[in-house]
Amino acid sequence: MRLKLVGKDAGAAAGGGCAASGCGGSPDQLAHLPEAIRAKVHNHPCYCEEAHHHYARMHVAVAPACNIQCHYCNRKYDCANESRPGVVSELLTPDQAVKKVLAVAAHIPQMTVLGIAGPGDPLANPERTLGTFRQLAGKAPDLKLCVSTNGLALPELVDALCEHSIDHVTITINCVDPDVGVKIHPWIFWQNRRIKGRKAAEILIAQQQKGLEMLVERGIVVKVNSVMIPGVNDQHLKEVSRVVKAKGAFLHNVMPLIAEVEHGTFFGIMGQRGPSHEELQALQDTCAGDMNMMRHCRQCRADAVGLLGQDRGNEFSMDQVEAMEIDYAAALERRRQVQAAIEANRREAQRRKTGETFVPVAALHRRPSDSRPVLIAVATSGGGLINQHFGHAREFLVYEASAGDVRFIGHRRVDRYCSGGESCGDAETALQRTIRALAGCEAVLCSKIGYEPWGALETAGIQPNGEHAMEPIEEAVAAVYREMLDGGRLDVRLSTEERMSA
Ligand code: CLF
Ligand code: SF4
Repeated sequence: MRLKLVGKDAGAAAGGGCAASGCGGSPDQLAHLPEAIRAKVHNHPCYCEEAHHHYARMHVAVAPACNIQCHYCNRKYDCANESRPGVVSELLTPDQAVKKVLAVAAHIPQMTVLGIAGPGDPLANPERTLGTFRQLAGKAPDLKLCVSTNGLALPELVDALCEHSIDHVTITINCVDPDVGVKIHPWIFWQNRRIKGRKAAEILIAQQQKGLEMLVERGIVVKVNSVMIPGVNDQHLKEVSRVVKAKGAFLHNVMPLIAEVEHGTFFGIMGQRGPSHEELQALQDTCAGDMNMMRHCRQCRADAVGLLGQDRGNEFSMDQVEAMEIDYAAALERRRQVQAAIEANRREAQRRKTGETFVPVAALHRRPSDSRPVLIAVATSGGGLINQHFGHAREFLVYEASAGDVRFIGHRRVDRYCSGGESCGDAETALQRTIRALAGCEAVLCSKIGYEPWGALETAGIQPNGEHAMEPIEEAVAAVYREMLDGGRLDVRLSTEERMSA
């Protein structure tokens, strides 16, 4: 989301990123949307960036089969430290899935969305997927139901999705050009036979586009996911964004390719690299001219549970779930109360952002062109606050602050995919890895931090800051930006040496 800073420079906010006309962002950014759409997205942690600080999702892994092959997928691989789409620890039957959902909803009252995202393609397993949704529509009517698909089987199942109260559908669309598609999807299974090559890509693309159009016609909110694969579709994704926006998709989520040789995927084995943080952000910014972009995706496992970025799946194995006594009527009442409190907090935060008391740049007496933007990392465990110890953070959210604007641009995992084997326990310490992950950031905000990381961060040119504990993230980022600006550290009129000594 973007925070519009109040002050004399506010009208000169830097461009790029999510347009003020909406990125599935904060309540004010949703204001232009029809009420029916706002109601669908305002508490969905994927479709509304601001909501992801407050609300959780869960996935149930009921869909083992897939009807296509992607060069970045290998569903056999699982690891406790692994987190990427297609990976699960436990495959569930629909009945087990329903039990698990009721248990999680009772224990995590801010869990608002139940998604089915794999480990294969949910619509290649229609009985299991729709059977799960059917039961849940009756037993947990307060949950939003969400599904993610490669789109091959979508047109034939759109009406069934409508009948099962699914109001959010994600389609993974990596291309709209078969010549690009053939480099990503080597085959599809279509009308009882395997089809390879360009013909396969043509059919897949046609089905995806038809499915998108049919969903939009029926008022279903559609998100498009695309995997950014440098040298394969990175130059092409702007066109994908343009096409899906024109057809009515609500949000575009460009995700980085995850490809490691130990995952056993074609791209991993072939040494295909993923994009850097900078490449990903640049593409997201380029697409943002055409489309509302999602930047807070965590590329969840197909059995993920909890806030995005905080997987609590190990608290809800089927053994644990079977031992739980769930009174869902009582849970419903608690969920209602907790979610009402969250909404009250969100309204208060919104009031503060737009109110007279929050004037982050009013005293700058500078033009935006006098200063440069800066990346600031924050440690948070949710609630939209700076509320996590530096050493406990498994990820940092990264904001770009400028004289007119604070905007969320992404996250950095600090325990990113365990590469296992010989590289486990290598010489690089967790602290060194964290500092490397924070490359490009000039400050990190957290609730507390020890002496050792403090010194190491300073040496690396990243200023640690524990002075904004329990403050709202955007306000704290704006305040730190203002301090840096007032200290002359961001003044483009000074030489580098002068800024360093400021
Ligand atoms: Fe799940 Fe996907 Fe629904 Fe969200 S995830 S099915 S839309 S409830 Fe979200 Fe996870 Fe990213 Fe997906 S962070 S991988 S976008
Ligand atoms: Fe894997 Fe999903 Fe691609 Fe199927 S559609 S091969 S499950 S990434």
